[in-house]
Amino acid sequence: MSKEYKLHCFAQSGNSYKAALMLACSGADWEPVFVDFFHGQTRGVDWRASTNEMGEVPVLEHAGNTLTQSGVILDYLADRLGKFGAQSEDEKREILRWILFDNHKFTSYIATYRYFRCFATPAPHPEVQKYLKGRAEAAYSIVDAHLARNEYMVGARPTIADLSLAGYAFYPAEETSIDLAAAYPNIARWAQRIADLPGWKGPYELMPGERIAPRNA
Ligand SMILES: N[C@@H](CCC(=O)N[C@@H](CS)C(=O)NCC(=O)O)C(=O)O
Repeated sequence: MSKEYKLHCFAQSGNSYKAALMLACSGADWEPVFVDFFHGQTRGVDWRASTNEMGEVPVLEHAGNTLTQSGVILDYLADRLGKFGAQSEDEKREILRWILFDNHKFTSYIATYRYFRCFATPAPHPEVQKYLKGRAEAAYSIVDAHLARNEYMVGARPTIADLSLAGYAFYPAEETSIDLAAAYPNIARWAQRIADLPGWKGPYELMPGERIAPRNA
């Protein structure tokens, strides 16, 4: 029987993992729909017309709605599932603040750096990689400092802000080249708290697609 939520995704997509983690940790009735990113599916005219004009995953289908952008999906799911949401107007803004920071600085640089390092052909220019890694490290330092003072990103319990920032936290260091425990111990401890949530699974367990060994590491 068809599941209530369908998440278009693939295993290497940390942005999709944010939504998959939310669904898994909320005990939702969901299934992944494999998107063959590495063979160009998201660049296809038909896929863009039928599924997401932005050419990106994640895409969530639910009750006749099609949603894109992980932050929007997380916000929608928090409302629908009654989990990991804000408990006040102030918290709602604070969650949005961190999700925007995540999308602009925290996820975007590490995701692009990792993509070039692991999956791109031809291999990227070393100066480009150096720039992206530096930007990623700057964002990681900001989050690490925040987590030195707080157990979670907003308030005293996990919210969708944490699930958003956790998008790339569980990919192996051979892909990200970041050893969280050594370089960002507060992020590492926070990631462990997220991994301890009921229903937690890693990205390669939750989403479909073949593993690809890092190509340009
Ligand atoms: N801000 C978007 C980013 C989504 C995104 O960049 N997804 C990647 C996979 S992780 C993608 O589909 N990229 C396709 C492309 O850039 O062509 C979100 O949070 O959903």
